[in-house]
Amino acid sequence: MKILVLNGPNINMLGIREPEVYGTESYADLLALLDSTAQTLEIEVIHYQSNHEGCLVDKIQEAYGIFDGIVINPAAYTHTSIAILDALKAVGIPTVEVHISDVASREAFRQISYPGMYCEKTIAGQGIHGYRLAIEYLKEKYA
Ligand code: CA2
Repeated sequence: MKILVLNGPNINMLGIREPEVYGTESYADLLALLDSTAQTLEIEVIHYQSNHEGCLVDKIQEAYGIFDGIVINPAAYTHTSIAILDALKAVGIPTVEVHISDVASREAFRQISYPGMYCEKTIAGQGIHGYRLAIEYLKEKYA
């Protein structure tokens, strides 16, 4: 099984500021968690981070016919990107949305998720552990 983990803008800056919102773990810690999850579950996990909406759309399109599942944290594009929503719909790959923080308890502008309208599940407020939960869910349902 092959899972693509996509991260949007500024996720590579994790751990640098706002630890009360995003925790103290760094992007390197997240990548280590993805590696250990892949090993434990005996699946392939490929990761990609971009600050650019079109690059994320390109990666989703390229996943067509190659990946069995997508885990996506679109970061700020969560609340704006119909392009990411449309790309997910276009490829039709089972997708889980992850947010490190508990977006439901934050600002009004964070209460809408366009990509989430396609995703079959959203995991939020569990820190970077949410990525592991999302991968486990996809493996259990689709492997
Ligand atoms: O909680 C999440 O995972 C978010 O997707 C993170 C985004 C935010 O725009 C979403 O509303 C919720 C922000 C990503 C990273 O932001 C940083 C801010 C300060 C220091 C490091 C990263």
